[in-house]
Amino acid sequence: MQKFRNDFLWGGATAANQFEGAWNVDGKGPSDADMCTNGTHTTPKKITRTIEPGLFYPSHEAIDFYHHYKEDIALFAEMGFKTFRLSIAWTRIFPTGMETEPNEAGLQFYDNVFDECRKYNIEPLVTISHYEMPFELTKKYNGWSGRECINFYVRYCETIFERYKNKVKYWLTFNEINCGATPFGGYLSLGILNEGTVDFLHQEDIPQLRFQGLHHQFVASAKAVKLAHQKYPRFKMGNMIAFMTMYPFTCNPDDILATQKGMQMMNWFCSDVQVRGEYPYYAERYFEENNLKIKMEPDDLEVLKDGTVDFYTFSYYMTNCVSVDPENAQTSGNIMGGVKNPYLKASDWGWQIDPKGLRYALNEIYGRYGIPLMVVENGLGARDTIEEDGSIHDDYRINYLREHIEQMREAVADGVDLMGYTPWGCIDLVSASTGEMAKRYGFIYVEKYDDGTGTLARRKKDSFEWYKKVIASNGEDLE
Ligand code: BGP
Repeated sequence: MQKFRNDFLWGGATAANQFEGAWNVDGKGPSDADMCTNGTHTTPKKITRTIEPGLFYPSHEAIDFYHHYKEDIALFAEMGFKTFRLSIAWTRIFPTGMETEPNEAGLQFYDNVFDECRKYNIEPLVTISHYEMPFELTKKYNGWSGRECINFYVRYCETIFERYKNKVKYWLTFNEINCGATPFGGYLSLGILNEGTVDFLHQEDIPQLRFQGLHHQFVASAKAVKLAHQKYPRFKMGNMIAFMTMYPFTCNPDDILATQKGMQMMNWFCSDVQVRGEYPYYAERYFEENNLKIKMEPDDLEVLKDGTVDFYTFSYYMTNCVSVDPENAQTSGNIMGGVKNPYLKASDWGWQIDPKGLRYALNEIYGRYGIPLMVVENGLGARDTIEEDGSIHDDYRINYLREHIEQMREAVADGVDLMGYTPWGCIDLVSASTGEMAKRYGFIYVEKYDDGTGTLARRKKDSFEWYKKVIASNGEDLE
């Protein structure tokens, strides 16, 4: 039976705006994420158009990786990481997005980070844009709804590709690009801030702008991939999808059809474009029925054809059910909620835990595309308690990860070509959906709290030693 490859990329995942801090240091400009206040599971984050005194902005300091990167990468190395997923903050390189010359101090920071990774033979996996763009582009062009952003993004890619060509091999063009297909993704993923939007969960949504914005991201992504393939043959270019498996709640054919539709537009639409190089057949009817008219330049479709990705990556946290009956109990989830599944338990934040759904997803995705896959986010957001002796017993997290790794192993035995696994928030960081610190994912605890206080000291949780064993045994020892 097939086991994990010998060169399987075990590691962990992060994103600049959720862990770097130093939001205005060394020439960095404000990003969309920097304009978001804290929130909780029940109180939504707010988006402000200027930085308002008296409000708390969790990204501004976050866990200050900017000044702790040596210590943190040493801890990742101690666990045996083969790869480390991080994103580059666009605003460190181009503070407003529109400069013609990059900010040298920003470029230097990532040189330092990549050199530190190299020291331990850790292969960086870089997300080019992870839920932030220069806030100036939001102000001037309403984010990705403006076609101008394509050229700004391409210039940013040209700069970082050339600078890091010998240090980075694996690139992901946009984090969870399909988030833009939901109202929640308007600001988060596309930087669109419509008149009247105040909070993060209830944005003024204009679907036409979102789908136009997505088209611009598709073109930008394809241009980046094309550039990489032409100029840097060593590079491997990937996409990144928030994969949210949907199950029909019943065998009522209406539930089945609603599930199929949901899967198409939520999970397959963006990757069909990025992997197959064209808009899928079902998009036309969806656009028509929703009165969406995508404006394209004459060679856009050709660009999409020429810029297909080399590998497919995704985040996987939970699954939901789909039902046509509005009376069914609802549940929350990553980006999107759905109908509660009576066979599953949920995290404290209401995300339903479903390890077998990961095996199912891996088979579905691989069956559709047949290119190498990587799980670049997965994990349990939970509250941790520090014992008197300083230890943190996070067996709930170990159980979650163990069960998911077991199912990845099953999928590999099924024949799926899986390249690697980078659990989310390998070090505690700010939650994307709520802005909290209390929702922790890490193997490494960071003393930083929801009110912004804390020493920023790092400590190992029980899961730290556990994951180290998992990596050392290439996924064989999960006890
Ligand atoms: C994904 C994002 C991450 C991350 C993760 C966990 O959607 O790509 O940035 O934060 O979900 O979500 P949360 O932080 O809301 O718990």
